[in-house]
Amino acid sequence: MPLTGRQTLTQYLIEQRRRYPAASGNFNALILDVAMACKAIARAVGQGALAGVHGAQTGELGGNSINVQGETQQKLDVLANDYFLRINEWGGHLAGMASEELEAPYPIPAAYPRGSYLLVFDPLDGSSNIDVNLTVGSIFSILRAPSGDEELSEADFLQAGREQVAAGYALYGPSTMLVLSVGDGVDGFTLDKDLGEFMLTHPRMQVPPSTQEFAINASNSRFWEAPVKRFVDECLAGKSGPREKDFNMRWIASMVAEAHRILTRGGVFLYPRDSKDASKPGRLRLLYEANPIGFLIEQAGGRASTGYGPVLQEQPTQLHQRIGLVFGSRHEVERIERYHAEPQAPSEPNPLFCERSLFRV
Ligand code: AFP
Repeated sequence: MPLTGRQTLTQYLIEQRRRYPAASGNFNALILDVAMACKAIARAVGQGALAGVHGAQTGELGGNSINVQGETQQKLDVLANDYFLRINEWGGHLAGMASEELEAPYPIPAAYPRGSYLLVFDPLDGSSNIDVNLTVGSIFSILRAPSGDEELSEADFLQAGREQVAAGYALYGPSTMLVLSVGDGVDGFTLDKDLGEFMLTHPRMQVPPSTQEFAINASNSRFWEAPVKRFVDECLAGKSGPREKDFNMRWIASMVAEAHRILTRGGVFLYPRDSKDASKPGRLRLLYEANPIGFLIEQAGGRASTGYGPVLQEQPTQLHQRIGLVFGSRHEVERIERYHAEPQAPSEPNPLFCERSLFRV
């Protein structure tokens, strides 16, 4: 047993690697670099206004800086993205990176050796929580890079979620945590700030199969599809409705924090496909939000879906592609998929155009 009474992330990775005697150690070194980036971000988040990292980033022309998603970038979005790039580019483990904050993939600079993995990340998820001092996080996904010397292209990143080698997130809340899956369950580590080490505190995390808690941004309800409306209405009807039990609701506006709650005590999260903006079939991004969280949830025995089928089976077509996402306790996600699969009742006829109406056609 280690001296501290708990395993460090490094010790954990060494033990994992012993299962693959031929492994080079590059993968472990990559995870430790990602963990280092998360520690640097945790420090900046923890210092808050003292570090001068609150507020919107100023763009080159003086106004607010806007990212590829058309969203205002916060100073901390830019700093976190920079930490990810700088700390992960030099080690020789990566062939390239892609980030929510960058329009195109980031190839490894020629000064550094090229490795065999790709790193895809959302450096700071839940940006609207920064200035109000609420929980935010980082999400990452690790894929295999194509072998060969050809120049890296966007197509190399367009791999279905089931191809992920590892995925995880860091949570910057009352304590800093790193939650990780290398394809063999999900383990959670808490940062010991004095030692500067992530310590294994939440081994073998499991999503309970049933729940009475759901998370959805109800202000979008007029844009939801019928199966989602039905699911939420039934939850709201509580004991006297068809579900015959009361439900509780939570909304943190940081998916990584919702995922952590669900990995800890169960629940179901929905950011479904909706009709709010015809150019966006959902709010969340497939490659660096839905896929890594989906991988973790499935590794912990939960389910992650588009509402229509497993999200990890989706073949991406664009780096910044958006998608509807539902994940969490298996029984609820399966129920939502069932509602999507059932034939929809025809919508109510518009009374203005009925028999005996003013505008009969
Ligand atoms: P950012 O990627 O801009 O930080 O947004 C966070 C997020 O994509 C996700 O983490 C939340 O679930 C969702 O947005 C919250 O969005 P709204 O509450 O604004 O609908």
